[in-house]
Order: sequence, then C-alpha cells, then structure tokens
Amino acid sequence: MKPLHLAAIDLGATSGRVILGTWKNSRLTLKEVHRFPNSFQSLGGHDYWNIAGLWSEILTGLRAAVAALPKGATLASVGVDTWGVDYALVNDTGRLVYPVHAYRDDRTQAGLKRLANTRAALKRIYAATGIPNVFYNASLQLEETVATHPAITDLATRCLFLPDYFNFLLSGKMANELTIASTTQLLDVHSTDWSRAALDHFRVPAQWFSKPVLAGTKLGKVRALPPHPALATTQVIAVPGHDTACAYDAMPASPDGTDLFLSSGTWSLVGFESDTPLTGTDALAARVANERIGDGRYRPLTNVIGLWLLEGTLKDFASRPKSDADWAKLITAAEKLPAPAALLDVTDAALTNPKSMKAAIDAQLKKRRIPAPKNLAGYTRLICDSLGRGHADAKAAFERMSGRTFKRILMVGGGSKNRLLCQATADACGVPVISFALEGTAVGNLANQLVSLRAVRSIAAFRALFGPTLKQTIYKPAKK
Ligand code: LFR
Repeated sequence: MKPLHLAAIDLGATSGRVILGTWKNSRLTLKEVHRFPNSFQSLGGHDYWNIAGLWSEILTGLRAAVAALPKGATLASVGVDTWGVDYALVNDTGRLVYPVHAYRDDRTQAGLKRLANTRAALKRIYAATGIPNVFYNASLQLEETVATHPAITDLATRCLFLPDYFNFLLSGKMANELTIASTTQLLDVHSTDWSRAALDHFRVPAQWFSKPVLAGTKLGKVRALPPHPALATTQVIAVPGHDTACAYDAMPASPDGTDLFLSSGTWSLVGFESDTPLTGTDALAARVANERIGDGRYRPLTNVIGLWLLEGTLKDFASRPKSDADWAKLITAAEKLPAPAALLDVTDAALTNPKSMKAAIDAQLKKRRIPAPKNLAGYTRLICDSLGRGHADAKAAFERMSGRTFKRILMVGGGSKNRLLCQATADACGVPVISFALEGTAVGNLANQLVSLRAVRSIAAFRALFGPTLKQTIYKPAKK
C-alpha cells in the first residue's frame, strides 16, 4: 500500500505544533515540522488570544508539512485540535465580530459565583449538561459577552469554537464538532445536541449553533493556501476538536476499562472512558466533567491544575531551565530533596491566574504557616508532589463513584517526560504509572484522520496497532 501523509495542527495554551504523520504498513511515524510558543495577551485589563498570529503559524506549519513530503507525494488530510471552551463569534460570511477572549480572563468571576450560590440552578445545569461550574466554561464566557454587549445577538450569527473556527478558515465550512462542544456546559449530557435548558439559563442564542458533527466528518478541501499539487485533494477532517479528547484517543489502553488516563501538560486531565456519564450529587461535588469522545461516548474527567503551577513559577527564577540538560539537572536536584512536610492545596482558586505564581504559592503556604521552599528545586519538588496527590484524589473519587478499580495510570503529554511527576503520581496513587513520551494530542488527531480515511477500522484498532510500537517507562509505586 502507498504511504498516507496527514497533518495534525495541535494548539495548546502555551505552545502549538504542526506534525506530519505518515502511515505505512500499519505503522505511524511522526515528524514535527513546526512548533511555536503560544500565550494570551492582556489589553485594557482583559486577556485575549492572538488569533491572527495563530492562524499565521498554522499556515507556516502547513507549508512546512508540504515541504517535508517525499517528492511527488500529496497530503491526504489535515485536522485541528485546540484547548477547550474558547470561541469566535462570526457573521454569515465568517467575519469576526467580537475579539477572542482567553479562558483565564476573569470576566466570568461574577457569573461563576452567581451559579455557585444558586444551588437549584447549579444542580439543574449539571443534570442537563454533566459539566460542573468552572470559571472557564464557555457558558459563563458567552453569558458575560451577551450581558455586557447585547447588540452581539444581532451582529453574530454563529459561534464557532476554536477548532471549528480554524476548520472554517481552512475549508470554508462552518460546523460545530462534538468533543469541543462538550467542553462548553451547553451540550445536553444525554444526547449529542445542545441543551435548551442551559442555553436559556445563560441567555445564549440557540441559533448560534448547529447540531454537532461527530469526529471523522469531512468538511471539504483545503482552500486556505494557494493551489499546490500536494494540496489538490487534501481534506479538512473534523477530528476531535478538543485536545484532551485527542490525547485520550492516543492512549494504548487495555480494553477492559481498568486504566485511568492522565494527559499531563498545562492541565492534568485525569479520567477514563465510559458508555454512560457520571452524574448526580457525588459527581457534582467531585467536579466531574462528562466530556465526550469523538464517537459520542463519555470521558468523565477532573481537571487538576497541572504544570501551569510550574510554568508560572519558573517565570520568577532567572535560573529557570532553558535546555533539556538544564531540565535534567533541575529534576535531579528536586528528587534529592526530602519530601515536603506539607503539600499545596492545588484546588486553591488563587492559583488560577495570579500575577506571580510564586507569590501566590508563597501566600497560600504563609496562610497555612508552612515555610516556603528555598529555591527552584524546592518549588519543583513541592509542585510535583502536590500534583501527584491531586491525581490520587481524582483516582479515589472515580473509583468510589464508578465502582471500578484502576490498575494502571497511562500518562501522555509534556508531563509524562517529567520523572519526578510520574513517580510522585505512582507513589500517591499506589499503582504503576506507564508513561509514553508521546505527543498524545497530535497522535489522537492523526488517528482520527486515519479512521475517517478508512485506513484504520477504529480507534480501538489504532490503539492495538500503535501501542506496541511505543517506548514506555514504568514507574512502580514506592512501598508505604
Ligand atoms: C487542555 C484543556 C482542558 C480544558 C482546558 C481549558 O488543553 O483543553 O481539557 O479544560 O484546556 O479549555
């Protein structure tokens, strides 16, 4: 069989990448053709994404993917995944009619408190959507947009979440995709359509959305670049638009449901796959988000604050690591330190978007009369051990609610390369952590394109083929 070449556009909140995947003899090889930093920018007290800048990086990446193809080869397809919840409001021609805010903007704080304080509404919204009340929800963001700019309901005719928007720029087709729709707190937890109750509650116009398409839907040919023989037949495929859904699809999980998944990056996303959602009072109290898999099933998940803590803390240290060798040194130094006497409360809302992460951590410790670490190695150790505890709390809650016992934790993403974090997770959870040093999000993105192109039968078949080719590291839990 001829090799198949595909491009994954994978945008994270702190970095983006374009990866060229090649499928040959049932093996996937990856080549990173473009990587770039990403961050939101503050303007007049609000936080925004540089959308034009991201689009320009996407085009640079696509050109690099074409340039990296073997002579005469074509790109079969391209797919986009991004972080969750953020959106573009556009008119019929696709023109942006409102700036794209970043989810850490604190404009949702008033709405967050309002819903938290209205027990009946909170329960009703959770029963309808299966998504807890979290500051970044698109529901709260859209509620704030409509309330502060009422004319927006005339100006905008469509709400496209970021992968939907980039798919539109690439293909000219507007569609809402299911996994990204499931991050919003506006989707019906029992169907694959929008929740009228949630839309009405947050006063978000229902006509802004179309019934979400399932992953694998072909949207049309790439029309964003000048004609090129390699791009003449390239399909834009709606892959799971949510990066976390892609990361989960890449996990070489055993089919018996005993693996807990951890996608570790800016956020730690702990969860599992299920045919049914986890709802009810316990799930609401444990802040379980019933996000969706590309095929419509569920990924009950909790968001632990993740390496955002370390990314933020590093900014306050001139000695922060700049190369892989620096990182290795930092992790080794942190490992040698004694275990911290007390851990951070990683659920503290003050750590969400502080001006200085180090100052926010110090303030929490001071309040609890715990001495602050002395150096960067100390903070690194404290953060990794505290995240390990956060992962273990999530595991315990899932076991209690689902009646399952998780025998292993499968870990992908940037954090899976961090020995200290992997070991802290194994120790706190009491089960082995299997880390795959793998760009899970990009691999899941490519896997869904392969299924859509009928090169692979299903995600389960992809996992069975791809899993054994992966290098894995096993972290056994320390005996207590
Ligand atoms: C990870 C992620 C999380 C989501 C957070 C905000 O990149 O997509 O799953 O909850 O970003 O959207």
